[in-house]
Amino acid sequence: MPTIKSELQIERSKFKPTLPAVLRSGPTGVLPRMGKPTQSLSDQSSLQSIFPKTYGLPLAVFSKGRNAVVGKKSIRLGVVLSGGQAPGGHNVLAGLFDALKKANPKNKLIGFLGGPSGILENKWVDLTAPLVDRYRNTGGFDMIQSGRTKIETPEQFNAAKQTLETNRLDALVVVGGDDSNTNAALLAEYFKAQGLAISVVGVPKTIDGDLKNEDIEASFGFDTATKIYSEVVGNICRDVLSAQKYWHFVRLMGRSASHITLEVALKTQPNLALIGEEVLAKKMTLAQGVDQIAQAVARRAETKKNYGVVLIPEGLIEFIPEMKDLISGLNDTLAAQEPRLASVSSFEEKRSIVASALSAPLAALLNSLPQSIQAQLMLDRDPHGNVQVSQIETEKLLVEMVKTRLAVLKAEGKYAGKFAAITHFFGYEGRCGAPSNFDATYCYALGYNAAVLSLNGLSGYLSSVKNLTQPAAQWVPGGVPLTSMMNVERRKGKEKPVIQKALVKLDGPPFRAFEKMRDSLVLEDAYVYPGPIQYFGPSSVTDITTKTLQLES
Ligand code: FBP
Repeated sequence: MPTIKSELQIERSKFKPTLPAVLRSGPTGVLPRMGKPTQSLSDQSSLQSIFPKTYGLPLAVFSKGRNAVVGKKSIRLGVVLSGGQAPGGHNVLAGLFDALKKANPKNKLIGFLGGPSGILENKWVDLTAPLVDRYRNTGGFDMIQSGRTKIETPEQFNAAKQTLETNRLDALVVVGGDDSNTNAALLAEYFKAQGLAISVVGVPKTIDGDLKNEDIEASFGFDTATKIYSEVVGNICRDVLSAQKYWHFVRLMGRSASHITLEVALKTQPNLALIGEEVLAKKMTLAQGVDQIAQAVARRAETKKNYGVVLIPEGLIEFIPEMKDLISGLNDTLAAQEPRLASVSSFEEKRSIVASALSAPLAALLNSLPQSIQAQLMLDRDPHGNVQVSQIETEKLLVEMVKTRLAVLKAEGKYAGKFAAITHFFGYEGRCGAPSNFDATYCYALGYNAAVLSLNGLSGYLSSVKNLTQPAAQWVPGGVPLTSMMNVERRKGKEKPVIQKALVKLDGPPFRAFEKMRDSLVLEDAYVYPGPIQYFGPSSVTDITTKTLQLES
């Protein structure tokens, strides 16, 4: 069946991303300059022993110049999209493709299907010009799909090696978040240790915005996803103001860090936004968090405002100290009790196995929660050992607890309003949107740059494009060693090397900006309505980046 494109898709496919000036003459016109050796963020000696071949690599910076090595011989490169979808992934593939073909028309790009399992099972597709062209500037990862398989056992590493050797690949590009790029680092190390000249390069992807540091100013997808969420949250704010009868509790994606919630709060100015990192820093209990919301509801009711909007990051549950302890206890228990749990089918039996293995206070906390939340907390962890917070309906838990708290305040004569609440979860809606101008351009540059790193034989690097608040021509491409972003963390009950997640910094400009405005937002209706992403029109609306990026730069 022929693919039917919307009018917008047809026009949007003509968008030509601007390349950073340094990359304009193509890969043969770029020279890598190597900086000083790097160090991991912490746990240096453990990481050095885990990554003897790739630890401490220098930063790579690109400048213009005739590169006599690149393009001489043709290369074969494999690419994999890994983890959750993020707007712009197809443009990473387009950037990779264009750079490879520009360096040498005989270069070949193949895309592994369905994420890392495509590497293990040797399933791939040839990325040809007609295929790549069909997906330029579109959202989604459907050109080659994605997956969350973690390559971790010796058999899996060996299978990856065999696939790369069978297909005579010179390079592998892993497009992923912190966990997938940790996998990329492990593969780079493994191939070097095996004496294979296969370069492994990562590309920073995640709508969560938590893969960033001094050299990675933003992960791709955050810009578009937060614009989509801001549009709908803004619409809800306007509905609230129009009907004046509901409190809306909106949970927003962002597995661990609260960057998405913070960005959407800065853009839309709701009455309340909880930031997980602050909850943790203040060691706020669940009861305290609930009381904070109930007090805001009561204060607004005094001025006859029985309506409002609360934003909740999906990762909040893991930041509440007692819930954090419960989740970490559950992580260890679920891993240790896996065979027993697999042998029973009813939820009651599972809960009783888990509760009896937990400490008494944690078992009591688990049992005190509504059964639906208990079941969601006990769901299987993802292959990287993360609890699936997208499945935990924290917004519903909070609404129920706020109702109970308001009843107490009412009995004490401290609240006389009406509380009708509506819950929402915005997550998957934002992950495959058509990339904004920023993401379309950034992704293309990241892909192009990843090809340049691979063509220069660099391995164990993350594609880095900096200076992002300036026009794209002035962006600065280069490579950051993956091990320089790592530390050791406990996953599935074991110490593992991982790329450190960048959480919201409470002394950072975005949080400070929010802190300054938030008290007045509780009572005022200072909502802002950002509206939909604009792809055409004045640059002041089409090319605007996130508040987070603007404030951080
Ligand atoms: P990545 O870290 O892989 O980019 O995924 C992020 C995310 O979108 C989270 O915000 C969310 O909690 C999770 O993926 C949902 O995972 P899944 O797609 O497996 O349901």
